[in-house]
Amino acid sequence: MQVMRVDWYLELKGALEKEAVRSGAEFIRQYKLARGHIKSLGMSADEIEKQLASLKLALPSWAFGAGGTRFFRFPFPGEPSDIFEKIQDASVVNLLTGMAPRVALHYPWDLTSDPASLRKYAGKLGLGFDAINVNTFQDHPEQELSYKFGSLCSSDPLVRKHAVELVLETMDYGKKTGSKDVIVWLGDGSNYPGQMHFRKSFDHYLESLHKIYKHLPSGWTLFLEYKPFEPSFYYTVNFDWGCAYAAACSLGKKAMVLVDLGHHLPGANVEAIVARLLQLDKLGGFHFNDSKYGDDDLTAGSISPYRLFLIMNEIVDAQIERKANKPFLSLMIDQSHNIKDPIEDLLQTCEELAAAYCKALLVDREALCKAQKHGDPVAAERVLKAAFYAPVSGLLSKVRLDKGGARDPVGFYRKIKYREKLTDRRKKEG
Ligand code: AFD
Ligand code: MN
Ligand code: MN
Repeated sequence: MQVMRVDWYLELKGALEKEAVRSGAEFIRQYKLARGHIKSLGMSADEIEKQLASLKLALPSWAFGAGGTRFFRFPFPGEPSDIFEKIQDASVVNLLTGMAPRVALHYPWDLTSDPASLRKYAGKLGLGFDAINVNTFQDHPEQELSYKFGSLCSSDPLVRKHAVELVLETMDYGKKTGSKDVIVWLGDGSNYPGQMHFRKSFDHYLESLHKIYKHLPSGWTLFLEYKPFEPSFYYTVNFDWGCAYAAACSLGKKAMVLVDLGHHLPGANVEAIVARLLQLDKLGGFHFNDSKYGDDDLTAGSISPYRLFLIMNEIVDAQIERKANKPFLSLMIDQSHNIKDPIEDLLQTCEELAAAYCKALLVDREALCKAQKHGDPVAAERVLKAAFYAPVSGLLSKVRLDKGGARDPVGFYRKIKYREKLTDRRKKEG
C-alpha cells in the first residue's frame, strides 16, 4: 500500500490563495478588455464565463513521464515512477488550471495491486478517472502469445482471444478506479503489401469488438480510435474515421468514434470530419494534441491554433443545436512529451483548449448563418476571425481564479519551483 501524503497538496493550495490576492492591475485590465470585447460582440460576458467554467478536460497518465520517439528518450529529474506519482503531478495541473479534474489511465502500464487506494488517493487530490486505454500494441512481461503480427485482428484465433481478454481485464480494472469508458486504439496493421489480408483483418477486428461489446459494463461507452499509420507503415486496420464509423455502427449505440487530432494525414479537414461524425451521432470524444507532419504528440494549439478553434467551433455549434449548455463529448488530451516538462506542457495545453473553446463560444452564429445563406464568404470569414482574434486571456484567468487556480499557471508553477522540490523529495523517497 502506498503512502498517500497530501501535505504538499494543501501547501500548494495555500500558496495559490495567497497568489490570487496579488493578482494585480494588469489582470484587471485584461479582464475588463475581454468583457468589453464580448459586450461589443453583443454577448453576455457572464454567460460566457459560466460556460467556460463548465469545460472539463482529462489528462493522460502517460503524459507525465518522458515520452520519446522510437529513436530516443530523455528522462528528466523528478520524473514520476508509478501511477501514484503521476496522479500527484496531474493534481497540480488541475489545481493550477481548475479545468482538468480527470485522468485517463492506460492498462496494464498503470496497473497497481491496490486500485481502491489509487481511487481514494486521486479523490483526495480532487481527481477522478476518465476513459481507460488498453495496450494491445506491445507484448507485456510474461505474456504467452505475441502481438507482433496483430492483436484483436491477428490471423491467429488464440492471439485474438488473448487480446480480447486483455480488453476485458482492462474494463474490470477501470470499474475499480471508477472509469466509465474504454478506448481501443490498436496498432494492428502491416508493413508490407501482402503481409495482411485487408478484408479478413477488418472482419477479425469486428469479431473481436463484438466480443468486447458484449461485456461492456452498463453505462459504459466503447470508443474506437483510428490512426492512419504507425506503428505499421503500410496498412493499419482501423485507418480512418470511415473504418471506425463502420465498426461503431455495426456494434450499436454504446460504441462511438474517438478523434485524435494527430491521427490524420497532412491536409485532412479535421473540423469537417468532426462535424460529420457529430451529425451522424457517432462522435464520442477527442484526444487533443497537434501535429505538423505525421506526428501526433505536439502541444495542442502549438502549430495550428486556428484549426483548433474551428474544431471547437463545430463542438459548440452541435452543443447549441442540442440545447446542451456544456460539452457533451469526452474531451481528453493525448500528448507525450519528449523535451518539455510535462506539467508545463499540460498547463499550456489547458490554456490553449480553454482559449479555443471560449473563442468558439464567441462566434456570432446568426451572422454566420446569414453569410452562408447569402453566399458571402468574406462576411462568413469575418465572423469567424472576429471570434478567433478576441482578446480572451483576462476572462480565462478570471475563470481559473474563481476555481482557486492560478492567474498565470506556467508562471506560478515556475515560481514555486515545484519540479525542483519534487525532485529532491522523490530522490529521498525513492
Ligand atoms: C498512442 C496512439 C494513440 C493512443 C495512445 C494511447 O497513437 O494516440 O491513444 O497511444 O494508447 O499515442
Ligand atoms: Mn490518441
Ligand atoms: Mn497517437
